[in-house]
Parts: sequence; C-alpha cells; structure tokens
Amino acid sequence: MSFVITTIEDSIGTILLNHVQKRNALSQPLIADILEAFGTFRQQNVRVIILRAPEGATVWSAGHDVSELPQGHRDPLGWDDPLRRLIREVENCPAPIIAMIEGSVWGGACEVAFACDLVIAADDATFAITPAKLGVPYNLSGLLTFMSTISLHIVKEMAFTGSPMKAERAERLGIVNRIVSRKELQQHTYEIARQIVRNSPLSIAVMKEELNLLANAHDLSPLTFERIQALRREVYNSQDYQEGIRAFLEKRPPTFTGK
Ligand code: LCV
Repeated sequence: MSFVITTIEDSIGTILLNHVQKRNALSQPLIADILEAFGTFRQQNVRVIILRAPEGATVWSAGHDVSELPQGHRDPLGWDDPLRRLIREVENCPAPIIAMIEGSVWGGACEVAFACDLVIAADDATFAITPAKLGVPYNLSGLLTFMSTISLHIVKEMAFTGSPMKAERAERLGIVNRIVSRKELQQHTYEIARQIVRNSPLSIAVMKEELNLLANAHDLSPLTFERIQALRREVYNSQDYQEGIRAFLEKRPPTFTGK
C-alpha cells in the first residue's frame, strides 16, 4: 500500500503525503514511497516537484516516526536513518522542490520542509522544532538545514522551546517564501511552479546545486567532529533520551532529570 499519491502534469510532479491515520509521520515505508516518486519523476523529466498533504490537512507531517527511533544506545539520526536519506535526496534532487504547507509541521518534517527549495504555506500553518521535547540530540547536518533557513537566535528559540511558530511570523522572518489563505494555496503554489517550468532546467539545476554546496560549506576539524559525536552519544545514552521516547509512546508528558 502506498502512503503517497503522485501525479505529473505540465512537467510538474506532485507528491501528496497520504498516511493521515499517523498524521503523515515520516516512517520508513512513507519515506520509501517519497523516494520512489523522486526516481519516477526524474525518469519523466519532471521540472518542479510539489510536496503536499491532502487539502484541508490539520497536520502536514508529524515528523520522524517516533516508534522507529531506537530506545537508546544508538544514534537516532545516523547516516542511514530514513529521514536523513530523505533530506539528502531533497537537497540532491536536480528539480526544485516546493513544500506546499497546510496544517502543523513537526520536528524532522520541519527539516524536510526547510530543506525544500521554496516553502509556500497557508496562513494558519505552524512549524515546531521538537528534539528537546523528546530528548533527541539532533544531528549536525540537520541543524545546518535549520541554520541555512533561520537566523541563529530564532533556531535556538524554536529548538529550545519546541513551541510551534505561526506562519505569519515565519514569513516575516524569511523562513517561508509566502503565506496565502488555504483557499489560494494550491493555485498560488502551482503558479510559481509553472513560472519555474518555463525557465531553463539545466541552469536551475546547476544553481540549486551551487547554492546548496555554498550553504553547506563549513569546515570542521576531526577534533571538533569527535567532540560533537561524544556530546551526542552522551545524550542518546542518557536516561532522559529513553524517558522522552517512552513518554511519547505511552502518551504522557516526559519527566526529564538531566541524567
Ligand atoms: C509516530 C505518530 C507521530 C509520530 N510518530 O493526532 O525533531 S525530532 O528530533 O523531535 C525528531 C526525532 C522528530 O521528528 O520526532 C517527532 C516529532 N513530532 C512531534 O513531536 C509531533 C508528535 N505528534 C503530535 O504531537 C500529535 O500527533 C499531532 C499534534 C501531530 C496531531 O495530534 P492529533 O490529536 O491530531 P494523534 O496525536 O491522536 O495521532 C494520531 C496517530 O498518529 C500517531 C499517534 O501515535 C496516533 O497513533 P494511534 O492512533 O495509534 O494512537 N503519531 C502522531 N505523531 N511523530 N506516530
């Protein structure tokens, strides 16, 4: 069973996230369906991709499927984690990807949306960066995705509070390209997609890769890398990490002790 619905029209490919029962949580099977759609679109020479939820969605995506996170003693966001693969595929996809957002966006789904090339949101959408609510040590490239979109003070505010940010403020801060009413969202998003389709796909693909390479150009010494790995290991080996995951699965608020 596929958790996405895909369509292609006028060189625009649409991926509709359709696992509503689990609020489009980014599970391994859902991510596999998205990646399969990317492959099909590449074969069909699609020039723009739109990533969306069903019309009227209250939740665009609830983020990483928490039930798939390790219960401790293993990096929850390692290289091979499906969410990490999805982010890399979004960034490496030659065609621009537009995140068409309605409803609330949580955790790793915020990173997926912000890794897209444009974000067009309904004016009642919200965005919440949630690792601190779960006790998760977010990974380095994931934090860089946020820093490439959001100023440092705002990243810290969103990451430390875990509170949802309203679309209006996200637009004011340049985190999303545009907000429109839910009624206008689809028409506005496809209008922008059509503008892009009319331009040179080669020039756009090259500029997308250049811009992403520049945005990710950060040198890090091996010593610093090892320090960060040790810090993150301390967290995912902690009781707090296990409490965060367990509390979510048991549908109760976590009690963090800092241990
Ligand atoms: C698995 C889920 C999820 C889910 N996983 O509906 O960034 S990090 O580091 O945090 C990263 C690791 C990450 O992305 O973690 C996930 C962060 N996401 C969140 O914190 C959002 C968690 N979800 C919610 O707060 C609520 O589900 C929202 C507000 C999204 C929707 O609330 P609503 O009342 O509409 P339910 O909570 O009843 O969820 C419906 C079903 O989807 C499951 C949830 O367990 C429930 O399943 P059951 O019907 O089997 O009980 N679900 C929701 N989110 N991230 N499963």
